[in-house]
Amino acid sequence: MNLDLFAPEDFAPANVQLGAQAVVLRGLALPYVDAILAELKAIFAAAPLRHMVTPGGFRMSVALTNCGSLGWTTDLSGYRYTQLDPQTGLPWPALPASFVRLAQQAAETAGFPDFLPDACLINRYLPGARMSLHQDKNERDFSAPIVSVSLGIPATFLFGGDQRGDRAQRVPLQHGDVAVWGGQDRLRYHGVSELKDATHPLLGAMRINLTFRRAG
Ligand code: MD6
Ligand code: FE
Repeated sequence: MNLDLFAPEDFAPANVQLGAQAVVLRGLALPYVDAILAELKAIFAAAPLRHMVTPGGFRMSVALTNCGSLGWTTDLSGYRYTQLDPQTGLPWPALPASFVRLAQQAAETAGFPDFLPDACLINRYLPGARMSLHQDKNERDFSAPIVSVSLGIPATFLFGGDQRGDRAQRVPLQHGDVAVWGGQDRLRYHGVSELKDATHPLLGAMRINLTFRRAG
């Protein structure tokens, strides 16, 4: 019997190298999903998901909140990191230990062994939501990578170049996938195509993205 017909690589999609220092790690977050969902329940109760407004006056289609000592926010006066949630006036919920372990495991696997995140941006995409091409550049120094965890329904990740107009690679991101970009790829433009309608067994018609950063 030729067991190669049933090789595990048929079921575990291959990692995707997006750049010299950028990679999608397929399914790396799957062992953490139960812990993450339990933590998210408490985080959303303390710091509710909300639609923020960009400095240009556009309401973001993605709803977001944060955990960690710093949280990313945007309003009419700009993008920035804050220690307090502007909606509650309280510190953002702490980064759960399981979140830190996942972020460090992903960073190390991608070649960034000393990642110590202090910020986790939590994004909720419903069908129709999208994230236009942008750079993550509000962090104090760019030596730490970005670690981005996908949960729920699939999305198409857009990974462009160092200029907004550079052609973007399109990569499907599934539940449990983790994208990491750093080093010479740290400032690559990236985004998410408009989310198609779908239903995930654990999350329903929703995609959750956790983006870990060293912000301060
Ligand atoms: C993603 N998200 O959802 C990638 N960046 O897979 C981002 O790149 C992102 O959702 C800055 C702010 C919010 C985001
Ligand atoms: Fe981003």
